[in-house]
Amino acid sequence: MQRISIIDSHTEGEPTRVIIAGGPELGGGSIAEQLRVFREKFDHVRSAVVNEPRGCDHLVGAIICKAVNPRAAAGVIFFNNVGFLNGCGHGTIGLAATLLHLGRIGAGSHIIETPVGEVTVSIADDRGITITNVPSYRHAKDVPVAIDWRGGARTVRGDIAWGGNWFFLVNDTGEHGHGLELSLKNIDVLREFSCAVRGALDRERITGADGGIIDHIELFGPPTRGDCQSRNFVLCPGKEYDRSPCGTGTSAKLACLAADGKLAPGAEWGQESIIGSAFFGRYAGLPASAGGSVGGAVVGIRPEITGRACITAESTLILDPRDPFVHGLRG
Ligand code: PYC
Repeated sequence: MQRISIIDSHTEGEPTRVIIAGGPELGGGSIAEQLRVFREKFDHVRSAVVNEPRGCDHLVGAIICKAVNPRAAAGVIFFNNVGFLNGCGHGTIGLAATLLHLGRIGAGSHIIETPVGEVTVSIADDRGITITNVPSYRHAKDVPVAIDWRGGARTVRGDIAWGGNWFFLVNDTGEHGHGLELSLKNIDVLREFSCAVRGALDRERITGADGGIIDHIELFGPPTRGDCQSRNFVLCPGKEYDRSPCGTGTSAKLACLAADGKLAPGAEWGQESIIGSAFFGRYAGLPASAGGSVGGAVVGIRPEITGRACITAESTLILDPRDPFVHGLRG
C-alpha cells in the first residue's frame, strides 16, 4: 500500500495537486534529469495521481523535488493526464500557495527550479502571487496552417511563441482568424477547433524553435471584464482546456505583444480566462546579450504574471495493489 500526501489548490479556477510526501524517489541531479527519471520509471505514479478515479483530465500535478541551486526554495516537476509539462504558470502559483500554507515560505521572493529554468515567486501581503517566468519570445509570426474544419479546408494563421511551453496563438478577427465566440457555452466548438489546429501543426511538422512540439493552442478574443484587454481559450496537451488564463500562455502572449510593439515594458496586460478569471501580466525587455533583441527589435522578454491561488484540500492518496485501477484510467 503506497500513501501519497497531496495538497490541492486552484489558481484562478485551474487545479493543481502538489505531492508533498510519499512520491517517487527521483535521485539528485538537475530538475531536467529528475524529470527524465520520473518519466522513464514512474509514469504510473503520474497517472495514479492525476487521472481518474483520483483525479480528472484537467488536473495538473506537481511534485516538489530537490533543487540544485542552494538558494532555491524548491524544485518542481509538473505533469498532467497525458504526460509531463515543461513549465506551468498557474501550477507555480499553486505551488507557491502550497508552500506558504505549509509554512515553508513566507511573504517575499523565492526561487523555484523548473525543468526549463529558474522562476521567481513573489508573495504579496494581500496573497496575490507573482511569478517572474523564464525568458519568453516569439519564434514565428503569422504562420499559415491548413485545417480540416467541419468537412471543409480552412487556413488559419497564428504566431508561434515560447512562454515555458510552446504555443500557437490565433486571433479572432480577419480572414485567417478563428472567428469563434469565446464563451463557456461554446466550449465544445472551441475544443474541436483547437484540436484541429493542433492536429494540423503535427501533420505539417510545424514546431517550436528547437523542434519542440507545439502542444498548447491559444485563441484570443475581446474581454468581458473592464480590467482586461483580452480573453482567451487555451487547449492543453491532454485535450482539456485551462480554466485559468494560463501563465505560460500569457507569457507567450506578452512576448508577441512586445515583438509587435503593442505593449511597452512595464505596462499592464489583463488576460481574462474562458471562465472569467484573470491574470495580470507585464514584462521587462531582456538585454541583447540574453537574446533580447534582433536588429534592434525586442524579441525576448522576462514576463511577470500575477494571480491568486486558494488551497482546496489536504489529503492522502492510497495506492492499493488490489485496486484494478491503482494507476488510474489511462487512455
Ligand atoms: O498556467 O502555464 C500554465 C498552464 C499550462 C497548462 C495548464 N496551465
